[in-house]
Amino acid sequence: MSRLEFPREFHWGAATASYQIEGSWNVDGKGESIWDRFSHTPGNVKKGDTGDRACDSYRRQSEDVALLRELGLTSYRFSIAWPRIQPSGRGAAHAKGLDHYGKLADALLEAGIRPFPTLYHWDLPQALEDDGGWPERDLAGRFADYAELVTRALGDRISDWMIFNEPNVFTALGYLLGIHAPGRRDFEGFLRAVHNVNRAQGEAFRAMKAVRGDLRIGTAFNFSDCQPAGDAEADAAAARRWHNFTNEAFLRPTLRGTYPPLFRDGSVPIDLMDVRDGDLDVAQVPLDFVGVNLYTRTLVEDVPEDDNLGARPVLGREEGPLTDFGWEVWPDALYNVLVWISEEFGRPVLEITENGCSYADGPGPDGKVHDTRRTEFYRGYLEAVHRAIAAGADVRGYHAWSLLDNFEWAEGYEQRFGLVHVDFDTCERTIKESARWYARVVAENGFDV
Ligand code: IFM
Repeated sequence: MSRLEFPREFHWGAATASYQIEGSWNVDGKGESIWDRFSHTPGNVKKGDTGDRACDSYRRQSEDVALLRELGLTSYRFSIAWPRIQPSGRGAAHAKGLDHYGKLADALLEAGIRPFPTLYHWDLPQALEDDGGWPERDLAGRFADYAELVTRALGDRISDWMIFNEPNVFTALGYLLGIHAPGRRDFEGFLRAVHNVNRAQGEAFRAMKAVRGDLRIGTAFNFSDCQPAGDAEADAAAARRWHNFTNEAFLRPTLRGTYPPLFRDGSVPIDLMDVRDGDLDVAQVPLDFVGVNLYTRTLVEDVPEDDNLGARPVLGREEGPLTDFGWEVWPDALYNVLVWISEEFGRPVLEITENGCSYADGPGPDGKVHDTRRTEFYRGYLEAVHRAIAAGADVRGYHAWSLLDNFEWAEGYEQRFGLVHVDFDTCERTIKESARWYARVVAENGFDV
């Protein structure tokens, strides 16, 4: 047996997002978000589930902070709901919204836990979607205004921030595939959304730094280890294209000011994306850290009839065990991506901002949740993080997704990612056995393998 020790001052945390846990969707002057509208529209979310109540965390803030404290966590990644701060997406900040997150930050600091907020985890004010949403250039400036308002109000207490959560996911699922809010299927709109989100990130970064130069600002990007599904060279090329699209379409413009080749012929569709002179100078910013959300690897095959990306993920050829969501448990994916970012982008500071798994285990006859598969998942992925650090990656923190079972977007409440079980009838919380294991890792800053 050997012992894996993590660096001193390593941040051990858990993550959540406003729409997935808060509920209270229309109280205290909050505006409607695209997720309110989308989930209230029949047929969009399994079983007609909505985030109207979710985990009721808006009203149970102190209960959630007590859970974090009980687990001994040192960092809490949550998100700020834009429509609580600017109900219509414009204008002065709404005091009750700011107050809610100010109180959360204060309670976390009091408990010795780092508040680690994300400004945008997908709940766009519906009024801004009505004006065109992310495909509209104007939204970049609106977003920077919002970022500035929040920083002015909370920057005295909160030092570490994320601008976006998973830009590749909310643009593709929301504007290309239409399976997430706002539910649009618009190829060109999607391409413009990609570019506008990159511009918005640059504008927001500068607006926040202008308020306080000492803030540490990153974004939680979604990554996957993209591998060819077969031996053919065409699949290997498809995997490289899928990698460019998944892992680089946001990271490379941010850190290097260029887009990777996005289409089969190696081109970047700058006309369709509406890339204008100077835009990439706006998008390029020296993030203080790169947030890494990673769950699995992706096996990719060539799609010869598609002249655009010409690649798609393949299911059914996985070798590792599958979670209840059907995602392959593949810890090397995290190792490979951490080492790749580190080598490719000059060893940036990294924070693992999400990693976790969905298993439906609930309380047994003894009242405990014996979710052994989740413990094994975390053991494997944390071992991979440790290996990546040994290989030179500068990883400063790890956040389990999620603190709580919660509203898993189009899946509703079926997929349970929590360290803590939530009974969605009563909102009662039960700490799972995997969380007890994680708490021991946190307390000891390491574990035996
Ligand atoms: O629940 C989501 C989260 O909102 C973003 N990253 C992936 C998680 C699991 O699907």
